[in-house]
Amino acid sequence: MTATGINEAEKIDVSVKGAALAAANAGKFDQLPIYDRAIECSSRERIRAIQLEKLIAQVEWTYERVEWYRRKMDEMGVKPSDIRTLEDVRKLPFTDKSALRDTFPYGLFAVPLDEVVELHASSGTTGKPIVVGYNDHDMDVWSDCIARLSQMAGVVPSDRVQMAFGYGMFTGGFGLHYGLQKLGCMMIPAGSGNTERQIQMIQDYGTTVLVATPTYALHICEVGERMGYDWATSTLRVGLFGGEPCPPGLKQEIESRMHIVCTDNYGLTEVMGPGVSGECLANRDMQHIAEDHFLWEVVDPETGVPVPEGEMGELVLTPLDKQAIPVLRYRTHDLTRVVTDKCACGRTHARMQKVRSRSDDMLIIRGTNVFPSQVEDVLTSIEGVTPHYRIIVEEVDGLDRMTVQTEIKPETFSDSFEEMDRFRALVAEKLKSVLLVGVRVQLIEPGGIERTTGKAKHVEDRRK
Ligand code: DLL
Repeated sequence: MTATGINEAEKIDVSVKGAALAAANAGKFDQLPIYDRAIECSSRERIRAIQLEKLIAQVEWTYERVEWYRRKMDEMGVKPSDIRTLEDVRKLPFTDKSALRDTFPYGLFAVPLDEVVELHASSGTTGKPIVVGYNDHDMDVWSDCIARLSQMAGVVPSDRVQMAFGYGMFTGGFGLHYGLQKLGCMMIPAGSGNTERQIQMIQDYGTTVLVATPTYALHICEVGERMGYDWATSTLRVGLFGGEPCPPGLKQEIESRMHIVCTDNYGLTEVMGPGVSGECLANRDMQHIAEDHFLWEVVDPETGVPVPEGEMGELVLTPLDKQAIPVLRYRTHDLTRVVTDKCACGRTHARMQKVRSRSDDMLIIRGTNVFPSQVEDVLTSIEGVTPHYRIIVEEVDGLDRMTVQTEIKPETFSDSFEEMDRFRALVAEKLKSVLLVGVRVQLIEPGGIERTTGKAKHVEDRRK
């Protein structure tokens, strides 16, 4: 905790609930608490100087200690001493998931295993998991990044934080736990699942902050409503969500039904876990990247060539002081754009637009490119459907067929077949006008789409 942190934290008006929290503090964003003002508000020149110093050291660390990178760099004819400017990062090899899979479990580790104090993994859908390790230094950096982004989202040391991520190999649970505790919050380690008990705990312990995926938060909201719990009078005021995209429609839905401010933070196992970036209350569609710990690039996903600043592309991240398992130029596959102008909250660290799509989640349906986020946008623009949906892609008689299952709200449901069919045709028409390809629509009764306590899986591609 910096000298400025705790005292300034009291300045935020925490009595205000819900999305009004951001609005109530609107005129005074630059007075809101900032965990590490010296770093988070430093000049762009200073940020770049810190990055360069760390990049040089990180490349040396990696080259000397990880055989896989040494071989790659030798093949490319690049030595650590060739890294003299930030732009020189482009001389380095990219890393992708396969590097971590191929070296499972410890092949990319740069420290002896007895220095490693924690292990995490992301399950992935096929093959071996991705395993990452942290030494004491990495744990410190991690919790610092989390403390920062929590405070950015309006969390203060006096908050009571209910953790509804699983405390397993997934980085979400423990990662956020340590950082929030570092900030001074009271942690309530509920873990994921057992939804009715989550609501009971919110009531019993006076929880003020909920940590979850947005999809699980919505489920908690629904179950609470069914139990007759009045979210408007609940102590809960901030949602610290992440781990999956939180489209604007979902965010608004959660904010209005749960009466909280719904914030979104981003990260991935391979470069740290949560903690890479987080939303501040001044700009609700962007997230500040912890730039003193991550060097970002945005590249064309096809060619790997950097795009001009501010343009959409694939985010590539180089963690700058990761000791146990360093990675250079990690291809996240997440699509975003990054801007570097100063934010109204006073922070100078670059901001990335919230991730809605990945370069590898694009579906090709009869030759047309379709992103699940497009389907999501159409569905959330239609009154009468819930945010729960699924996309099923199959091959029928040699042709791709895409089916969108969308769950309707109870008030939309009708016994009249004609009325339901008219509504179904309307949804299909709207989808076709945006996707430019015909899709089958199935209306699912309220509650009919399976709920998850973690990340939602919206797409099932059954094609070979
Ligand atoms: O999901 C880390 C995390 C946990 C971040 C909890 C925030 C909160 P992985 O399981 O490795 O790590 O999944 C990483 O999830 O590449 C994105 O595609 C997606 N993702 C994570 N956070 C967001 C977000 C964690 N806020 C992958 N918005 C990433 C959109 C997100 N996508």
